[in-house]
Amino acid sequence: MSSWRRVAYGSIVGLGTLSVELGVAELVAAVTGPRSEPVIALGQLIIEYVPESLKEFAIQHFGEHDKSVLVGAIVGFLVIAAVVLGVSLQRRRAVVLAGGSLALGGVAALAAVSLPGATWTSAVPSLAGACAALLGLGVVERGRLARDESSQVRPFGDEVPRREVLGRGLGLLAVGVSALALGRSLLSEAVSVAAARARILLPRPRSTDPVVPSAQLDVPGIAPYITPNRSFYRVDTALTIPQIDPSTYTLRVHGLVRRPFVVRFDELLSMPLIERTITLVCVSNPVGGHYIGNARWLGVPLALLLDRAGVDPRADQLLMTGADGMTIGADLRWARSQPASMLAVGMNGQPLPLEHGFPVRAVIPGIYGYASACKWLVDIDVTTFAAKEAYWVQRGYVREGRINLESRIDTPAPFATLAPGPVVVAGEAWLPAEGIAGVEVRVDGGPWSMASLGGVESIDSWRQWRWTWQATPGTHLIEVRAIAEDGELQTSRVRGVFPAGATGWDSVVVTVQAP
Ligand SMILES: Nc1nc2c(c(=O)[nH]1)N[C@H]1C(S)=C(S)[C@@H](COP(=O)(O)O)O[C@H]1N2
Ligand SMILES: [Mo]
Repeated sequence: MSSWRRVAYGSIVGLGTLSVELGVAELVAAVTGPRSEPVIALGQLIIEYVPESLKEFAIQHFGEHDKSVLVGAIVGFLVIAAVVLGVSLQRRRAVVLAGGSLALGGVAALAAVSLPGATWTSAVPSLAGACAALLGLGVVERGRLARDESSQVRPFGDEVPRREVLGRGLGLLAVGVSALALGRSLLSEAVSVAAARARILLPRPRSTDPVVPSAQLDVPGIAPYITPNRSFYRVDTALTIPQIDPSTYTLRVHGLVRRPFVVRFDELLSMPLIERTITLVCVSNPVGGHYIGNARWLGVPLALLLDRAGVDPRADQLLMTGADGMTIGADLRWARSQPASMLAVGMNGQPLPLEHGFPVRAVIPGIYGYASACKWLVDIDVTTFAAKEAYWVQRGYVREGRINLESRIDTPAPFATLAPGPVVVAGEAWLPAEGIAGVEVRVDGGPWSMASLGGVESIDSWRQWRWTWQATPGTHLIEVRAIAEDGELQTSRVRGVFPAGATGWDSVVVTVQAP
C-alpha cells in the first residue's frame, strides 16, 4: 500500500502551492512594500482589530517577540491548511488547493488594501501570489490527471510513482522556497528599514520658521523655493545606503565632555524639536550648479545635546561619524553660534529619506555639507582640529568650509532663443547664516539693475529674485551678483570648487531674434 506516498505527495503539493503563492507575493512585495506582503498584511489587520487588552496580554507574555509570535501563528496555520487540503480529497486536490490559494490571496489582498496608507498596489502581491499558485498547481496536476484519464487501468491515487513525488511536487516546492528566500532577503535588506521609517510619527516642533508664500516667485523655469525631497541633490560616498533600524539606533556623544552619553532615536524624538528652513550646499557645487537644496528641517537643537554633555572649553571641533564610516568635522564655535544648528530627524514634514541620512543627520547653517551635514549620524566626538582630521579635510579641503556668497540664474536657459520685448530673468541667491539683501543683474557688461526679491523663511534660506529685461535683437550676456545682509558683495573672482568652494558670477548667453 502506498498511502504514505499519497500523503507525502499531497503534503508536498500543498506546501509547494503555498510556498509558490507566498514566495511570488514576497518578491512582488519587495517592490510594493512590506505591508502589502500577505502574511504581514493579515498580521497587521489582526493587530488593527485585536482589542487593546489582548495586545496588552501579548506584549506582557511575548514581550518584543509579540510580532514574531503572531507571524509564526499565521504561517503555522497556513502550513497546516496546505497539508490538510493537499492530502484530503485526492481526486479533487487541485480544485481544493486552488480554492484555498484564491481564498488566501483574496483575503490577504483585502487586508492589504484596508490598512492605513494603502493604495491599490497593496493588493498586487497577494493577487500575483494566488495566480502563480494556480499556475504552478496547473502545471503539476494537469499532467497527472491526463495520464490517469488515459491509462484507466489504475484508479487515481492508488499509486503515485516515486519519481512523480520527487519530480513534480518537489519541483514546485523548490520554486516556491527559492522565491520565498529571494523575496525575504530583498524585503528585509532594503524595505524593512523603509517600513520602520514609514511607521514613524514625527512630533510637532515647539517652534517653526514662518511659512512665507511670497518666497516662491511665480516665474516659469525657476526652481521651487522648497526643494522636494525626491529632487533634493544627493552627495555621499556610500555605495549602498546605510540601513539603520530606528529601534536600535544610538548616537554616542563623547570626547572632551564632562558627561558622555548615548541617546536613542525615541529619546531624540521626545526632546523639544525645532523646524528651520535651511539651504544645504555642497562644496562641489560649481557656479550656476544644482548641488544645492532648500528644505524645512525638523530636529533637536544641537546646543541641547552639547549642554547635556558639558563641553570642555578646549574643544573646537565636532568630529561626526556616519554609519557609512564618513567623518565630518564641524567648527564647534560656529555650530554653537547658529541657533538653527540641529540633529535633524525630519525633512519637509517627512522622516529623513534613507538617502538623506535616516534616521538622524546633522544640519548646521552656513557650512558646506562636507563640514557640517553628517548623514546616518552615529557618533559625535567632541575634540580639537589639532587632534583629528575629517575625511575631506584629509583630502585638502579647508577646515571651516563656510558657504560662499553666490547667486544663480534659472531662467532664461543658457543659449535660449528669445523673442524681443520683456523677458523675465530669475533665480536664487544665498549666504546661509547671513541672508540676502539684494541681487543685481546686468546685460553685456552694462550698468547693474536691482532685481526684486521674494520673501524668505529664515536667514539660512536661499532667496529668489527676478528682473524684467527689455530684450533687443542680437546675442547677449546676462550676469548676476548678490549682496548679503552684512553688505558683502559677491566677488567676480573665478575660483574652482577645490579647496573652499567655487566663486564668480553666474551668467547666460541668449539670442534674441529680430521681430
Ligand atoms: N555619512 C555621510 N554624510 C555626509 C556625506 C557622506 O558621504 N556620508 N556627504 C556630505 C556631503 S559632501 C554633502 S554635500 C551632504 C549632502 O547631503 P544630501 O545628500 O542630503 O544632499 O551630506 C554630507 N554628509
Ligand atoms: Mo558635498
